Amino acid sequence: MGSCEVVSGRGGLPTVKIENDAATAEISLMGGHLISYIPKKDSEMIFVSPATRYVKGVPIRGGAPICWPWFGKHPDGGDKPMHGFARQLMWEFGGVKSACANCTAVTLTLKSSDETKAFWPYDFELELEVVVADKLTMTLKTTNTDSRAFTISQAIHTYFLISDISAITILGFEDKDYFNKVGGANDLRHNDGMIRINGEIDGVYKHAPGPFQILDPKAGRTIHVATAGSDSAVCWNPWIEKSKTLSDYTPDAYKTMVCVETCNALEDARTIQPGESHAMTAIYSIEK
Ligand code: TA6
Repeated sequence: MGSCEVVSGRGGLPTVKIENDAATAEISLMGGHLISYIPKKDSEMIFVSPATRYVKGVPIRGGAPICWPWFGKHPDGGDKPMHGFARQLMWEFGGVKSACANCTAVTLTLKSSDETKAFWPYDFELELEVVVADKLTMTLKTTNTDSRAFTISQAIHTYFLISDISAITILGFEDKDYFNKVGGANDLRHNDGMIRINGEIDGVYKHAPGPFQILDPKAGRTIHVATAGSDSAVCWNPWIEKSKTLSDYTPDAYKTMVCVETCNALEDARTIQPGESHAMTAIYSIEK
């Protein structure tokens, strides 16, 4: 039947540790932040910076950051946290939703409070469902419990562990327009073919629901990304110079990570009416 327990994990943070016949996973309650997924038939799929500190209030560098209720800088500018506040607050463990020998489904929740209203004035319930099996399925569900409609932008900002950034190929972004953020360009460009990375890449791709593939021949595997409830995606690697500006990162980290992020970003932001919900899902699997 496997196991699921909340333990004192990395940095002493409360962490949901899951093991079953198909895989193991770790999810920190700080930020509702998945930090490990290891399928029994393969090896770690998730990158976490060796320099990340695992302290309350500081977003973990790596894993699958939950960027919510805004992606990127706060729409109004100011000093509100980059990528929203969900990834720096403590979430509640919602329990085991279902479990069998090779599959465990858990939920974590973040509800509006005085703490959240210091950042964002609305009442909400945010639920992350994580299904750990031979695939990893992450569903982020926003429920508007306010009397006013609100608009969110969001991302499951997953850092994938790869063998060598110069040796991978990323599919699924062909023939897409994208908002290019490299060097602050913030211009609209078009991507024609498959993505090979030989410098900083930071694009928000439009009408990009996936599926995506990260082909990693040196690791002898392909990571598949499928989505639901999303029509935009980010491909990001900071390369050498941007790496120097990142917190809790190391100079060589860019060589073994790439982010393929499932988003509702830019024009794909979602307005949720009172009493309504919106769910965004990312499904990860490894093909040998
Ligand atoms: O999704 C890519 C991105 O927006 C980059 O521009 C970079 O800022 C990255 O997210 C990491 O952001 P963070 O706030 O975690 O340092």
